[in-house]
Amino acid sequence: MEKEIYIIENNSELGAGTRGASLGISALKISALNAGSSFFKENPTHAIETYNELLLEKNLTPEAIRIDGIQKVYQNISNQVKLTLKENKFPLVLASDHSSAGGTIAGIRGALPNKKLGVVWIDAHGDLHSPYTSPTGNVHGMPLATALNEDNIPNKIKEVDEKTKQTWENLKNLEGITPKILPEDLVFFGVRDTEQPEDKLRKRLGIKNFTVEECREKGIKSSVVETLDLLSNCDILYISFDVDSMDCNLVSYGTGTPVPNGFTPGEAEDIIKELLQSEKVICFEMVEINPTLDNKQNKMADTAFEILENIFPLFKTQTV
Ligand SMILES: [Mn+2]
Repeated sequence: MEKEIYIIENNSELGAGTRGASLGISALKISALNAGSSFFKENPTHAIETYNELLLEKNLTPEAIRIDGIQKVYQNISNQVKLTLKENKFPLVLASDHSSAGGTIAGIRGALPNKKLGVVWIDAHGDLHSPYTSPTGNVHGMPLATALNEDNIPNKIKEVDEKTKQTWENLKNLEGITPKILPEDLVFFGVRDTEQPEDKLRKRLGIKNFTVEECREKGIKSSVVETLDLLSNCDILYISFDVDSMDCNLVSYGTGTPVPNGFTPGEAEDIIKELLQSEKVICFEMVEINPTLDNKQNKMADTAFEILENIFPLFKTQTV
């Protein structure tokens, strides 16, 4: 029997450092229309409640900007992912900024607390910062630290106020499961733009990163085979796809933090397709399209939609 897919739309851009990611899913829908596709008619999206109006207010937590609103988004996305999995559907999350993934991981663990979760993170960035190490305070750089329950205090660069500290603890403890993933159950693809505290943490935790070069040398297929072998102890897998994993010079600058020397769209698609050969994949997320930053009209969304359309049939074959 085919798996039913439930598309969750998260338009929160509170975690991003630049404005406009909340238009990312709208841009994706425009790409579908322009391609003459009825994808979103056949597959309607279900938006969670967001709080982007907070951007009009003064930010009071510089070490983790808008963390109060982000806490509510984490809860909403977690609740929806949890519900979707409990109904035995496949949650496909289309999100604006990558902080969404922290809520997604919480929801997966909340729905399936006895299953060991592996995460494949396809991204130019490590997203391993905490309020204690982030130079910007942008929470879209922190979702994996919330999942790993990792403050990275040895590499702390700043003090954090009481309110931020408390809310950060709440993020890490969401669903009452801490940590939600173990470092050995996390694999990076394409991470190439990190800060020193993240590098030191990644080294300490021994998180494997398949660089763009390594993937080209070994081939995508064998890199993914190696990944699935590394994650063979996991019962279930989640794929988090940040569009900035792709080369910004090749695709476009239509994403919050564009980085050159990334994957081609074809390579990114192949990585995801090969990962979906494993029946353990129970959730997929795509993030960080920002059409207001696009230097080639709507190219980033067009590219992301093409990938989405090509990988979509594979979600239906997942059986776990
Ligand atoms: Mn990211």
